[in-house]
Amino acid sequence: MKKRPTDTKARGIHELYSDDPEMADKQLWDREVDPTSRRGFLKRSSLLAMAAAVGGSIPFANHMPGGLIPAALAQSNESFQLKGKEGLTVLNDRPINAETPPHLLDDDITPARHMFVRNNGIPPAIADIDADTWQLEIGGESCKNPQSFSIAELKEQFEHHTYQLQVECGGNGRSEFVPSASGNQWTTGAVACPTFTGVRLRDVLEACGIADDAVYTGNYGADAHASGNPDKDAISRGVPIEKALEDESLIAWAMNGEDIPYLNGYPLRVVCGGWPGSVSGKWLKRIVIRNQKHDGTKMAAPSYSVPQHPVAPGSQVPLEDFVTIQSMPVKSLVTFPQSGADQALGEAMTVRGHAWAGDLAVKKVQVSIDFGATWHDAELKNPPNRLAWQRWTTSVEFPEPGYFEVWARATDENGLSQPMVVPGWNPKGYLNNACHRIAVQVAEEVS
Ligand SMILES: Nc1nc2c(c(=O)[nH]1)N[C@H]1C(S)=C(S)[C@@H](COP(=O)(O)O)O[C@H]1N2
Ligand SMILES: [Mo]
Repeated sequence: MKKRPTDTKARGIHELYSDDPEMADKQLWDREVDPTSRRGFLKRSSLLAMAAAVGGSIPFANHMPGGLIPAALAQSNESFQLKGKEGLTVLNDRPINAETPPHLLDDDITPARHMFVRNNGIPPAIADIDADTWQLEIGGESCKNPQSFSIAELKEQFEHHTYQLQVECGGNGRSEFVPSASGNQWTTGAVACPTFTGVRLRDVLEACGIADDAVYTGNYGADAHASGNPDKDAISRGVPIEKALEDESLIAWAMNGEDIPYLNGYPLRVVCGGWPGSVSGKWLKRIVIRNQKHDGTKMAAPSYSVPQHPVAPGSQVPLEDFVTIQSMPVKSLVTFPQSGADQALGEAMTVRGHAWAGDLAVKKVQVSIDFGATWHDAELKNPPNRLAWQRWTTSVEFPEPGYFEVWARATDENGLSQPMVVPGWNPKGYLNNACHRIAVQVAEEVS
């Protein structure tokens, strides 16, 4: 067994999860805290907990098959709970993928517990991660002086930078495509905007010598391919060298001033904001500087690629007609109130959310309460730094009682707006930036 980390922060991570690598499941799922979750019932449930959850004693409990989820709970929307990620909706548990309901993204800076999780493979066991001995290698055919750094060396040798960066999965919104696209059925919650602290990718790559023929980077992480095949990577993506050399491209060891959460890539990850999240490699072990477009796992079409010309929904698209997604399109979310809100007639309702536009800034956010017939401008803040999302706020009043929807639409600095309906069908279901909307019930009086 590997040496236990000694610094307090790292110990925090190891305490949150089990130290016993054989209990991989226990490391991730929050059963102790919430034995009444559906996951809890599947795995182990105490009679008392079950009785409490269904709201009464269970006279025939001794006939209940082990692991049965009581029907009273089986149909509930309650999601399986991931440790440190309470409230997220788990879409898949092998590999783990979990998204954040819009109202839990209301904070200006996304708290760690509300950052979505998108795993392509099997993360390294927590017990095997030692931030003190973790090494990051820099190499590749266009690297002049390949080197290896411990996290302490990165911290000592390079200037530290903190940026708030939006990370959105390329497949966020996939669930709305018709015909449906295979893959995680993300609704709106595969996006987050925490702060990241680390060193500039540029500073580290330059220290290792970027050859004149360098065109791309590639990231390798410590996670394993879902098949368990040690010769395969779960994912290995990268960015054109120009994106890697931007001020905001980081090799980060902290998120919101703390260790990066285990599921978000502890102890080290790349963050390139504004691009599909897949370029922001987690559990980062190695970066290569390439003299050609990186050819790692999930770099080639159709992964993270869309047809270069619009195609009819359901079309077969030849691989050579795909292009790799770069900057993500303009988008916004309504994060307050939660959809389904009750509102008293005659009272103004505060509505707010965030807007972002890949590499660009957002210029305008508009809101409609009449299904898009009329729009008014929301107040829009500047981002705290480039590649952070922008807070928008407004106040709406409803003319009469009844069912209303609040729609929000953002426009980027080039004048491109979000579409009202799901845009550009593509085989893998990427880049759905359709407007988000919430339901509001307006009544004379709200109890
Ligand atoms: N090593 C590694 N890095 C990874 C992934 C992964 O599975 N393994 N998933 C990528 C994808 S597809 C996305 S959208 C982001 C999600 O980051 P998060 O899980 O921290 O939210 O991480 C990216 N980096
Ligand atoms: Mo992703």
